[in-house]
Amino acid sequence: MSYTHILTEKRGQVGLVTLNRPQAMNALNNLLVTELMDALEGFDGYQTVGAMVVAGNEKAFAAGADIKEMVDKTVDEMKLSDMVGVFERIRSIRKPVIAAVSGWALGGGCELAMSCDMIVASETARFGQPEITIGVIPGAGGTQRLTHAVGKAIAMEMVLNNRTLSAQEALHYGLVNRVVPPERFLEEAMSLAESIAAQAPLAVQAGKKMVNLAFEQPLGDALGVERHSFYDLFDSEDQKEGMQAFIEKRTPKWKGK
Ligand code: CO8
Repeated sequence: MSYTHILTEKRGQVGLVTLNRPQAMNALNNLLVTELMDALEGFDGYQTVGAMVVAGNEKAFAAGADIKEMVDKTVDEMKLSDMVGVFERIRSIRKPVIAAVSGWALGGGCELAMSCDMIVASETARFGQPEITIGVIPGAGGTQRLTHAVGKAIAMEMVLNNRTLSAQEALHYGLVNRVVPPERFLEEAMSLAESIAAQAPLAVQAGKKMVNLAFEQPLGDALGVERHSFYDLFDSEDQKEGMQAFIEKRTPKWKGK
C-alpha cells in the first residue's frame, strides 16, 4: 500500500509506521492521521505482526495537529471531522503499539505518543502541550492521559503554561519507558517491539487490554474483568504449551490460539 505522509514496513514480526512530513515537523494533518490509522489497523489484522512501532524522524516525532489546516475551521467542521477523536481507535488496536520519539512531541504529537502503549524516547525528545499558546486546549487526551502519567501539578503547568518536559524529566515522571542516545531510539523501540511480539500473542493482547482498563474502570470492576480474562486464557493452546514447556525446561512454541 502506498501512502503520501507515512512509510510502512514489516521487519520480522513488527509493523513499523514512520510519520513522513519532515518539511512540516510531521504536523498531523487529516490525511496523515487517516493513513496512520489505516496502517496501524492493517497491521493489527496481519497475523504475522505481533507489535507495532510508530516513529517520527530525529528532529520531530510530531509537532501537533496541522495548525494551517485548522486555523479557519468552524465548530461544526471540527465536530464533523472529529480529528481529535481518532486516537481513541488506537485503544481498540489489539496488539501493542510503541512510540519511538525523538525531538518534538507537541500537542497532538504528544497525545499520539501517549495513546500508544509504551514510549521509547531519544535523549533529544521534548514533550509538551502548547495548545494554550494558540488559544485552545488539548483535545485528543492531553489533559487526561498526561495527568494520569505525570500527575496534576506537572500536567497543570504543561497545559496552562506550555511547560515542556525533557526526555529525562519524562522518564522521571513516568511518561516514557526508557531514554536512549539519539542514534538508537528507533533500534531500541524495534527491539522492545520484537521482544514483545515473540511472547504468547493472546496473552499479550489480554495483558494490553487489562492494563488499559486500569485507567477506565474502578478497581473492583477491573479486577473482576482481569480475573475472567486470566481464566479465559486456559482455553488457549498457548497456555498448555507455555506451562508444559516450563515443566519440560524448553522454549515454548506459540501458536496464537
Ligand atoms: N502545524 C503546521 N505546521 C507546522 C506545525 C504545526 N503544528 N509545526 C511546525 N510546522 C511547520 C512550520 O510552520 C514550518 O513551516 P514553513 O517552513 O512552511 O514555515 C515548518 O514546520 C518548520 O517549523 P519551524 O520553522 O517552526 O521549526 P522550528 O525548529 O523553528 O520550531 C517547533 C519547531 C518548536 C516544533 C515549532 O514549529 C512549533 O512550535 N510548532 C507548533 C507546535 C504546536 O503549537 N503544536 C500544537 C498544535 S495544536 C494541536 O496539536 C491540537 C491537538 C489536537 C489533536 C490532534 C489529533 C490528530
